[in-house]
Amino acid sequence: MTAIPSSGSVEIIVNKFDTSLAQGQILVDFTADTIDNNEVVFKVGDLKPNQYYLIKKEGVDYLTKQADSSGYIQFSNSQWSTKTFTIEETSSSTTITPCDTYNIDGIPGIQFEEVVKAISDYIVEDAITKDDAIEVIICYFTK
Ligand SMILES: [Ca+2]
Repeated sequence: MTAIPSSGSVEIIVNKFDTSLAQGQILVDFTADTIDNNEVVFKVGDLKPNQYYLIKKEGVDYLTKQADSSGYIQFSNSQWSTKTFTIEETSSSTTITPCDTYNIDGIPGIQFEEVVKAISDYIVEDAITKDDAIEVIICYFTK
């Protein structure tokens, strides 16, 4: 597992890392902290290729990600105080979409600033996939 901050350092405490456990069990559990607004990109491996994983932040559903063909998922966070993340297998990819993740201003739907953030995360930070960025753009124009 790697955690790369856009600046400065990030403090990580791994509480659990056992990706061989069955669906429904927490495979990865770690606590991270850095300065607020510092975007940290997490990359977690040793997962099942193409399997969907549910990432929770502070016990709340945060993202669903499909592992790539090498068994890696990647996600980012930029709103900090100390946060605990957990990762578990899930059978569904539909729980949380990038449009939910990027709806961060409290106003329903995707606004322009949220599109800019998604595009920046894709092009500048390489934190999300092109498909995720496109999905946010589509939400901006259709919802
Ligand atoms: Ca919004």
